[in-house]
Amino acid sequence: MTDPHSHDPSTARFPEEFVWGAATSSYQIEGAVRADGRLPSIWDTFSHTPGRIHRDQTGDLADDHYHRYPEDVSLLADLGVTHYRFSLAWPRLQPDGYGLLNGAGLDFYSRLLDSLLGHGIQPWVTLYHWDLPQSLEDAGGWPRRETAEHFAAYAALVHQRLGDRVRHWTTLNEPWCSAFLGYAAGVHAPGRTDGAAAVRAAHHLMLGHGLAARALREQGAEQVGVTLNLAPVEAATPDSEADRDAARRVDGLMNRIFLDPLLRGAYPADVLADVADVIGGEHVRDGDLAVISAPLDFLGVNYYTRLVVRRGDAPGSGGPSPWVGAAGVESVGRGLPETGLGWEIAPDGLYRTLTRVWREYGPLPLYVTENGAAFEDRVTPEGRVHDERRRAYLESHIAAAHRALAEGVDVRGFFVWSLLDNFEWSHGYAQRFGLVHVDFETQRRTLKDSGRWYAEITRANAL
Ligand code: IFM
Repeated sequence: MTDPHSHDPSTARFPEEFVWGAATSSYQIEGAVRADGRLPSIWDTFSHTPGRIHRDQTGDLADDHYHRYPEDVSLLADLGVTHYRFSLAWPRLQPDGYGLLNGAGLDFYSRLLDSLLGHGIQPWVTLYHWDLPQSLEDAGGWPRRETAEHFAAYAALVHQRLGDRVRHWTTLNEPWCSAFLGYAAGVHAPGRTDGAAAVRAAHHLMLGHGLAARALREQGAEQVGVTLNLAPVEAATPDSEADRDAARRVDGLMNRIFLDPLLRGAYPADVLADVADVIGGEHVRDGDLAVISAPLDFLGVNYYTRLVVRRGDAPGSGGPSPWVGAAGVESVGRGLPETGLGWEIAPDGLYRTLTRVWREYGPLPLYVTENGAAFEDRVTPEGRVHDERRRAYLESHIAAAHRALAEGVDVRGFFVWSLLDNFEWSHGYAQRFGLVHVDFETQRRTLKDSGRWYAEITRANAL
């Protein structure tokens, strides 16, 4: 890599080949959920279940990207990004989760790829961003081993048809959310609250990654990786042994439960002990960890905030939690400014995450595959969106990534979440992350000030 020279946040230059991108995911933007043979995913079912989503909103229309992708690709070109990270909807490509691919679904992604390449934008494809075909959930979902095998078969078929135009493949986005928000806390699809199922799901997601990565490599895929959502975890009171133990547990259940099998070929012993009351290790078969830990071409890191935790006064109370094996642990704030989702703004946490992964699990190429912030936005009568807080958030996080880079961490790219305001899962359309404002009544797109600013950064290749 080009030497990025010393770190000076006011003039931080990036290596010449640095990847600048924007990211989205299928269910959050595409809409057209019943078009051309697509069948429901777990998110269609979940969002249509009353009480699950803010104002019972759904992704039925979302940004109507399925029909409006040419405009969205033009917006990407305006942003000057070199890469676009998006996900393929499994239920659009393989409506039941197995069997032949759906030609109309392939045609859509084929048109999108051609349009991107025609604008000089490289596609960065994620195979799974949470929209499991409902029929696979009905058969048992991620807690069932066969789902991993179906995922690998889907990956192989998709690569056969689209692989000629895609260099970078990400198997999974944020398996922590799929497993622990979906199967333990029940706040994401499929909405189950079963700790043992969540741990099994986490393993089968990892296995699915490993099997899919192997299938992609066998077919000659150039760059294969996976994206994790990672965060440093601090004890609220560092002098408190109970809080330090809470931090160790949450770090284990969020970060190390994925990093260790992927990059060290074993689950951390303390995490296995923490979940032992909930589940033994019988779902992990001989050979699984070798499949999961095959070398990665890159690791994607999604970062939004860091976690500060304490041991709560009433272990186990407070309803379903994602922290299987850390009952009673609570998140606390430090009084920092927050984004619209109540996430404290802590850019230093990105620096700490990148340097930690590099030090403890590297060397390996890292990409920040998501970073961004939700804030309320308003379109002025002049047609502008003055989203200074989002711009400042991004600037501070890009500077944090540069700081890690300048210290020798192999950070190769940065993707803003998100290109467009979109369906923010259980928050529906109430939280806007876009560089581009979307009026959900009219589908009108408006480049925000943060987007204008980002376009300067991508073109200057410097902060
Ligand atoms: O919108 C999500 C995305 O789907 C996954 N990463 C976090 C984003 C913001 O919550």
